[in-house]
Amino acid sequence: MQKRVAAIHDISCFGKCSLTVALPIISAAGIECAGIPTAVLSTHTGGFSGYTFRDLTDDIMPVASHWKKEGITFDAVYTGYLGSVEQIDLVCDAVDTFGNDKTLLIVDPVMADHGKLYAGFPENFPKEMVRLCAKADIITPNITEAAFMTDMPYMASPHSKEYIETLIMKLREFASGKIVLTGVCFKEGEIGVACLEGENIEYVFTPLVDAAYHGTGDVFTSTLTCGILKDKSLSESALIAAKFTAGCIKLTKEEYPEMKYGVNFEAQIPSLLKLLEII
Ligand code: PXL
Repeated sequence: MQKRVAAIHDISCFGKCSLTVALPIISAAGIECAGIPTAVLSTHTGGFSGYTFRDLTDDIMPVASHWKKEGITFDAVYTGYLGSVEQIDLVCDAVDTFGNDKTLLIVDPVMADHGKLYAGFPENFPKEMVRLCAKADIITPNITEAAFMTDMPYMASPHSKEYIETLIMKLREFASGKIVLTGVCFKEGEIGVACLEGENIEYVFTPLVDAAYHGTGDVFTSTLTCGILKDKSLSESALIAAKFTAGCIKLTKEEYPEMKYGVNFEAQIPSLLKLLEII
């Protein structure tokens, strides 16, 4: 039976992130990807100015209720960029409306990177995001998002093991699901992910490609979602996602230096299928 995901993110019409990344990556893996667009922007907010922002808050619950009425079920819900605090609560309600006890909730608390909140987010946003993370089966914060949600200081890399494991334990105070902390770096030239499952923390690393392309967090969590729905373990899925994301960054860096235009993940789809053992 084909698996089905509901992806709840904005559509940035240009810039390769959120739904324009989640839809093609999840579809390429043979998984159906429905979407609830939370807003439509002309571009993402990272590095562009003058972007348009059409808020779709009022459509979230009607879409969820219609799906419920139609009896449409989902193997997973994957949430990303949400445009306001109000949307956080609506997404919690939407998941309760059309989800069931078998629906896996994967929450990427997209709101910050490199020690700073993204443009337009209020200071209290990380604390509000805690409510959605608390409901999730898997969360995928980066270091900045984890620090902001736990009131820990943000530390740039290289990180100490103690800092990373304290962040994870503080996240665990409200997030009872699995935790995938991204952007972990213990030594120069390596970047990776810490995965908490039960009591166990596993690390996966890839060689660092020194470039900060936009939308790579969405590439990572979209791919992780594919791995999980293909019945891979958490750390296997994280390794596949880290390798695929690193491959996209490497290829893009060789051909195109404009970070805000996102990565050429399209050219890497064959390697995604190999990593997922589909071909
Ligand atoms: O990739 C995260 C993201 C998604 N959507 C919008 C964004 C960002 C990051 O800045 O601005 C609109």
